[in-house]
Amino acid sequence: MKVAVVGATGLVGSKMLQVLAERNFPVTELIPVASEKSVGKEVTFKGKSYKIVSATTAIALQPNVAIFSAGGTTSLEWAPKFAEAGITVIDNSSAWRMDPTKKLVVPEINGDTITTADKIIANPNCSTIQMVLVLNPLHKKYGIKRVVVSTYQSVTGTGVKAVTQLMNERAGITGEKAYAHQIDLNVIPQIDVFTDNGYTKEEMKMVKETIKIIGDDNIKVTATTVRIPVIGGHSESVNVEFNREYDLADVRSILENTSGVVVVDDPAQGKYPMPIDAHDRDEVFVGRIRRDETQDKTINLWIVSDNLRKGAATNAVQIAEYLAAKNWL
Ligand code: 11C
Repeated sequence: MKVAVVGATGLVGSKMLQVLAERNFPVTELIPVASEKSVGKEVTFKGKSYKIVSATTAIALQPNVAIFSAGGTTSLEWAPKFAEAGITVIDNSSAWRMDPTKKLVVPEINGDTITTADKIIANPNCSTIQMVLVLNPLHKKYGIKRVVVSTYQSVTGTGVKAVTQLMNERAGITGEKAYAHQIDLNVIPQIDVFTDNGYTKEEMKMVKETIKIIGDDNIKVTATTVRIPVIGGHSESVNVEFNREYDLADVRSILENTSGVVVVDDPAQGKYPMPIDAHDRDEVFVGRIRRDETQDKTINLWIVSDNLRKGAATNAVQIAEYLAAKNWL
């Protein structure tokens, strides 16, 4: 299968190549695409070098699927051009997620909503994916009324420049900055720009995408998203109020039996999910599972996952695998 990766030189793009190789996606020809300044440079995939091409060249090469991770502006301009040429697009940007004509997919939850008519399929935001993978099976059993989430997000969510800023600050080197504030030895309670309601775009993504993926607009979500000086993955403190009374042991059992979720919850032994352990893993880890003693039908969870993997590259490749299994590529 011919596979184009648009944005192949970025942090997520490089992770896409790694995940495609690791999962043995049947790639017969890789078409790496990046901005004009990278055209002609090479990327390595499964030990072989591939020259980076422009988006126009990639369309002419007629890949079966194009996985985009080059930002919203590129996706808005180029995804429709690929789709018009008959190429299925899996888009990791926020450009198409809330478009009512586009599916927003976490395969374990709503992969079965995809049809052959879907030529641009949206991959959700990283902080949303790891939360909904845990919430969805609990919603099915107990019905979720309200979610209060606070995030502790890795600098890798911003990209290479942010990782460099963190490492430079740690080494005492002055350099280019991704954030307006110091990130080392600090936390920044702002991810993406603020919207008119006082929340950031990242916070509103968690609100709106959760409803769209789980498919129930009765679920209320309020979020505070925070950047921390960590590279392994995103962490989330999630308080969930159910419609029905729940059983703590049953919640644990449901999560233990959810594909893609791993329960790490043995506080007496100091065992709980941490980004340093989630790094370069595909699973979503959940722990600190406990009753909220201040309110009925309410539980606290701690959810951690590598934002570049299940939060981005792995989820996108899983969508491609779903389409390939259906013979739709
Ligand atoms: C972050 N969640 O951690 C963002 C990155 O909509 O795909 C991903 C942004 C997106 O900064």
